[in-house]
Amino acid sequence: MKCFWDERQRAHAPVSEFFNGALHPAAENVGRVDAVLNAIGNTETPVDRGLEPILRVHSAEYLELLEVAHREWLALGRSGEVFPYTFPILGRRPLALERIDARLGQHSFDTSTPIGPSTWNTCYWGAQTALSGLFSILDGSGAAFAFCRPPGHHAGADYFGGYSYLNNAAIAAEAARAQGKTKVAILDVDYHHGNGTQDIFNFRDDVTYASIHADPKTDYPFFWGHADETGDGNGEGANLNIPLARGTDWHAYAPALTQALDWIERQKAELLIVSYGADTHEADPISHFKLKTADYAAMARRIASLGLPTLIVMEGGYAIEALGDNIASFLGGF
Ligand code: SP5
Ligand code: ZN
Repeated sequence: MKCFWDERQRAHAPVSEFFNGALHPAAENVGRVDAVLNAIGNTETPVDRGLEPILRVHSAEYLELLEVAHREWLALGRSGEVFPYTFPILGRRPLALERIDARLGQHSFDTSTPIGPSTWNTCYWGAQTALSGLFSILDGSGAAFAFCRPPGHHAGADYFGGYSYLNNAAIAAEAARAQGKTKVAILDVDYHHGNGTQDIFNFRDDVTYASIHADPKTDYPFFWGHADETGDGNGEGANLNIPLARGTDWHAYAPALTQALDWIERQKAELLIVSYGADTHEADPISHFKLKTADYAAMARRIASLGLPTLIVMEGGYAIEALGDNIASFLGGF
């Protein structure tokens, strides 16, 4: 399978994240990179398609914040990584706020997603990696793997969170639409619900979203991912959430996958984008499913049986010792 990766995606190197009242070492760390690269072998470097395809998903104001936040932070005499600390619970409205902390709060939803000096550049090349994977699918390769880092599925049109800043799967989906594909399906099998992807396409039926994830009653991102979120307006019925309990193993996961794939088949999509997270693995340090390495091959074979051109985009997966094997197992199933 063709795999895409850009070395400039190593530069984003978050040190810590804040949860449960304490700073912890960042789960989404650079150590993930070699684990994945060792498993996938040869990679192609993406072409630079510029900002235009990114601006189809994200607002200009938001991209500017990602680009300047760390510089402004240092200019205020602060050190280390940029963290937001206050969020607009009343709902966001387009206030022209000045202080960096206020602007960060307007465009983020957690304290686990620090911005460092290289975050913007890394994310930019992550998006280009997803786009090059997509174009290889459009050119006729049946399946391609975009090793995007950091992940993307928690990022909305104008907010970051969940280690995600640019929504790589959404950027690829919009590019597919711009290239004339009328219907695109996204299947999200990361442990966490992809709230950003759901939000971006919530009111639309041309990009449909199905996700299997840990029940948000107990697991991040809590406020999205419930089964009654089925899309709104034109998007009513174009969103499928299948929350599963902590402790889910392949025996309990497989029927949910069947349900999601049957649903996708009924959408009559021309192209599939898979948001793949290996954080459903039993060894994952921040997650609570019980999938085994061999289960990913079975998962992939079922997804491949849809017979759709498929772009696989990397999301989470933090059990570094198992990460390479898990990805090899998944990609080997296609
Ligand atoms: C892309 C992705 O997988 N993002 C996940 C972000 C999850 N952040 C949640 C942080 C809280 C984790 N709680 C861990 C408890 C460990 N005992
Ligand atoms: Zn995840």
